[in-house]
Amino acid sequence: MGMFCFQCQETLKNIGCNVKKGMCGKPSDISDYQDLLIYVLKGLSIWGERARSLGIRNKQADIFVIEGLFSTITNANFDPEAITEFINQGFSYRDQYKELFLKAYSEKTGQSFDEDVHDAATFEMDPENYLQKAADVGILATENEDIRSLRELLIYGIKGAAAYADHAYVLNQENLDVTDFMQKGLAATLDDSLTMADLIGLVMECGRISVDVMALLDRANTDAYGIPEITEVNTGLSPEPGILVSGHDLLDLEELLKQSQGKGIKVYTHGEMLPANAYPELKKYTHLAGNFGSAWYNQAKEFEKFSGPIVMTTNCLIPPKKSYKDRLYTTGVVGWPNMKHIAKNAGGSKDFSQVIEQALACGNLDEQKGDKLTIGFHHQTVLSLAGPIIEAIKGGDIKRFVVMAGCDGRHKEREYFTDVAKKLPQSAVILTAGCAKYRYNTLDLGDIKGIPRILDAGQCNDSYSLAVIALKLKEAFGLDDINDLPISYDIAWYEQKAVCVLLGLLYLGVKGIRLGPTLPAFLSPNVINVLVENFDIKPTGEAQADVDAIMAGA
Ligand code: SF4
Ligand code: SF3
Repeated sequence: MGMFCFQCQETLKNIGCNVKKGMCGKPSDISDYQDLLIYVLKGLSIWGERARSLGIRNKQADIFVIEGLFSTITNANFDPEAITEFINQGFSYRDQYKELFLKAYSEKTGQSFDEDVHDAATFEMDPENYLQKAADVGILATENEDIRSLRELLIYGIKGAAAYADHAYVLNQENLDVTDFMQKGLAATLDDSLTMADLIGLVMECGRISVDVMALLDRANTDAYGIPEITEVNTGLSPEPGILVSGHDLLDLEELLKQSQGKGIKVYTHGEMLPANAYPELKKYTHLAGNFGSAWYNQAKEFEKFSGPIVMTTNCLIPPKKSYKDRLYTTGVVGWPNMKHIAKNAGGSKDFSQVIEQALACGNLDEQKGDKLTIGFHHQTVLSLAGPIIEAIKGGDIKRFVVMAGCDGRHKEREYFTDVAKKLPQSAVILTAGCAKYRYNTLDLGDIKGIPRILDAGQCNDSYSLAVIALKLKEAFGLDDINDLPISYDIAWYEQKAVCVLLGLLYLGVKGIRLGPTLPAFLSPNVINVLVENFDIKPTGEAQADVDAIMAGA
């Protein structure tokens, strides 16, 4: 059996990538290695769960699970050496957890442990057999399509949560509930006694964890870098040497800013790094000069036009072109075969000196005129405008908020989101977060009595800000149900972080979400029915018809 992957929105024919290479460029062997890594993480989680039930934890193993999950997210790591190294380490941490548990068990009970455990928790293997084993433990190993669907929905929600937990962890914030749920959920996907109802319960629990992890990351970001401020970001290039930073990791950007200051270099953000320009503790670096480019899938043409070095701190990386490959650096869980990778040094920090040297060697960038993007609508910033917003709602100037958060992607159908933004009447305000915004954030939609018609809360994880704004409005209007607010949800999804955000919204009780441009291939018809019946989820339709329905509150 070859690869099978259906974790993202661009999966082949909206069924599954099952040929030699996924639509994202992920080769079959990487897909298989990632399946095996997930299997090893499930085995590790079985022992982790048992050990913690006896009050023991292996912190390094717990962090490893988070990083391992993050490395399998779409468009993060394409390097077979990196993924096999993750598998090797996974065996080692799995066995550490096993030993810890066995020792504690015999100390506690006076007996040795002799229950049967799942193959994932015990199998041993030489690396040359990894691919063979992967073929037996991938997604299709679960035959019942509804159970498979719920297991994968749970795993993808957990993967998204892992990405956010990792960002929070590097900024010294953790939530053990979140850490422990990841392993509980992973181990549960091997338990054949669990019914659909049990798995739906776990998926909803994942929604709670999603909200918690986004709250954790919100705290981590604002503690480290302050409350985002409404900021106008320049999208042009100055004629000095420059470095472009993409992905979601604010700490990487901060380290690079510190190391490059005073060297005659400008630093620009790209893609999901745009929101960094609004944080006081990052914008204080005057050489943080703006944002260049748009969403991840445009990187081939945008990186080609940027003549300095580029750092990918997280997904989304696409297969690099020769024209800029020697200027591209990966760091964190991102990987591409034989690409320059900046790892943490023994002290836990990263040395970006080779990037800085290359920026100076590349020389001045070609000057480019740009526009201005207005960003920084974090929930605390928006709530400082609560008075005028509430007045505008009461006076009928704002009739509806439309949450258009999520991801952007290659599919032409995503023009739908541009069309919706254009067709929404002057009395509608768009709340956005994530790279989905690049479909409409350059449109001049004007303002409503000084309140911009696009409020950009930040990265995909900052969708949390949009939920907080909704909850605060509910409070201000004395409503019992979040669904009584004049807010509609028109969400664009692409990868697993969007799954995490979606589960978070469902956990908060949001109903009637439109999801597009396609419904996830990993949702079986029965699972879709459950989501429709309980949450009134619907696929995006034709733009004008959806706008009419949204404005009518449907
Ligand atoms: Fe296909 Fe998406 Fe998986 Fe890539 S991540 S192999 S495009 S389903
Ligand atoms: Fe974008 Fe990859 Fe999801 Fe963080 S950068 S939202 S797709």
